[in-house]
Amino acid sequence: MRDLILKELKQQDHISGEQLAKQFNISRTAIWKHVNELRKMGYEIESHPHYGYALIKNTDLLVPEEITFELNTNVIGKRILHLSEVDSTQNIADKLAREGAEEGTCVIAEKQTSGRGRRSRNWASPFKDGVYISIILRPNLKPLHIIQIPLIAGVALVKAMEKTTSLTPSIKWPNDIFLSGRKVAGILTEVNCDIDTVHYIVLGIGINVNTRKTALPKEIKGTATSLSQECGHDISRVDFLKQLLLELETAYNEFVTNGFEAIGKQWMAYNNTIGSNIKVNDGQTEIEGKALRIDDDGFLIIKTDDGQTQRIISADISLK
Ligand code: BT5
Repeated sequence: MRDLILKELKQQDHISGEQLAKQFNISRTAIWKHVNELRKMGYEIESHPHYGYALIKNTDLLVPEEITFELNTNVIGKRILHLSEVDSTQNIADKLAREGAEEGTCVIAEKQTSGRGRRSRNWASPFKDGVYISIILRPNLKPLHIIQIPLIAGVALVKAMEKTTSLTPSIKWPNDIFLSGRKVAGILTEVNCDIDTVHYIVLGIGINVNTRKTALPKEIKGTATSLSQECGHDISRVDFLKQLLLELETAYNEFVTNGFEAIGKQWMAYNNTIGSNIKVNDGQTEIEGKALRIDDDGFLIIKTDDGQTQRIISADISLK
């Protein structure tokens, strides 16, 4: 009901409580209660004795009512769980996936107290500054090919940034998005699988949208940036997230239908890794070399400084 009232408020300049009550066949008091709920969600709604209710300003929270409004996707974002604060959206999405939640289910939080990156590293997630989202995917994929998922998400992220700002981001293999040499977004792919079957994937994405330097921990102040810092003005998180969900669905559908090849080519066009001299750290050893290409599976092929060719399956890369 709240959704229907909101839709009506979005479409009309103003509408009386009486009209709404008649239209939805509920009492004016019930309408008033729903309007107050919407106000609590951050919508600015004026009430005038003659004209009735008027929606003055949409909420800037990432509530499902905003994200799903005219969202042009079939799967990704069809179900959204929005939380004001959570330890990690990954934990909630994983629980939902285990309970059978459908593909495309999204968990979004305004703040994470234990947002995580790979290898249990921290992902700084200050309140209302960024987008912190986990998406349940159920691809028919061999565990060997999981590396393709962050590459697909990387392409979608870069396209969403290009379409909602004038910026030109790039992707560092396998999971970082960069602007002006600093990290603006990160991707985390957590998988539930057995030896030859992927049961589900929880794709986590963190993007610094309107994040100010002062909101970030000091260790990353020099290495992190945000869309707003790069643009010089705030970005609508709602518009950005809707575009991201659309780009994700487009890239994911292309992948599911035609395989990795076409997305791999798009990834090549956006990456900042291939051709660079890099350091590769797999958590145990560090090697140096030149990144040559990604192969058909999405793995990174490098030529080490001692002349050998190596296939990197998972590691942290730093550009020299
Ligand atoms: C990542 O890991 O880049 C993946 C980040 C995924 C975060 C999302 S948010 C929604 C979902 N829920 C979660 O709990 N996680 C996902 P990694 O490549 O390991 O990078 C982590 C490193 O990035 C840290 O060690 C810091 O150096 C740096 N970092 C942390 N927070 C950052 C931020 N907000 N912006 C830029 N860099 C950051």
